[in-house]
Amino acid sequence: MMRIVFDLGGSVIMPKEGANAKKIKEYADVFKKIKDEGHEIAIVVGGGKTAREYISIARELKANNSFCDEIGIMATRMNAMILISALGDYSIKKVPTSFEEAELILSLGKIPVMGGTHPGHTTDAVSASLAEFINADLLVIGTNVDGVYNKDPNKYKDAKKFDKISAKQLVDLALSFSLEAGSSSVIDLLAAKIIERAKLKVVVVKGTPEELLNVSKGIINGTIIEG
Ligand code: U5P
Repeated sequence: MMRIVFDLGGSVIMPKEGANAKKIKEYADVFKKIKDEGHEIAIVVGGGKTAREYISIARELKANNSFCDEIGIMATRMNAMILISALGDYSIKKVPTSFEEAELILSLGKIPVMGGTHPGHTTDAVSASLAEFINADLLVIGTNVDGVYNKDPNKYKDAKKFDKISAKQLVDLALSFSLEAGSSSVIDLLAAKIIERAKLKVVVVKGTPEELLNVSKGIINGTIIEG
């Protein structure tokens, strides 16, 4: 039995094509299955397309980064509510806004599904903090690529994937990305720092339902981050 935190990137749950009930149900079914196998799980979801769209409009209207972050947080919470809808009795109809609340839901035997918390970071940092807070055995980061690369594989053909990477290397990598509202990097700097200090066991995989299920069975087609 493991206590696992899943960090579902927004682009995974809310892709460019928009939300899709069938896809969300596939994710919910996988999470139910993992829970039925005896694992304790908590989920953090990102903002995806909704966050990016709303943030870009607000930014055009001269909103500052902090306010744009608040808009992003709202979008992550809406995505959490969609997943909660699909989880039914496996979760409760409340998006936790703090780690204490998430832990409480977990202790009721339910799956907490949360989004963002405060401006200045992304849901990657939320998932790392939650994993630290609840002493998770594993943090699973599901993104739109199949692991951690030395540069963005969607932009650079010669990007190289790491099978294993140290938390320190991850921090150095995260330093090279910007932290603007709505920006998408491999992982945000704060998340990398928390992974380092908490010595979390982390895997980064492509965030498909199949790969998430694979991880719960110990099959990892991605990058392992070691503390
Ligand atoms: N965001 C925050 N704080 C959080 C989570 C998210 O400010 O705790 C904002 C950021 O602007 C982020 C956006 O880029 O919401 C969407 O979240 P994410 O999908 O990038 O994690």
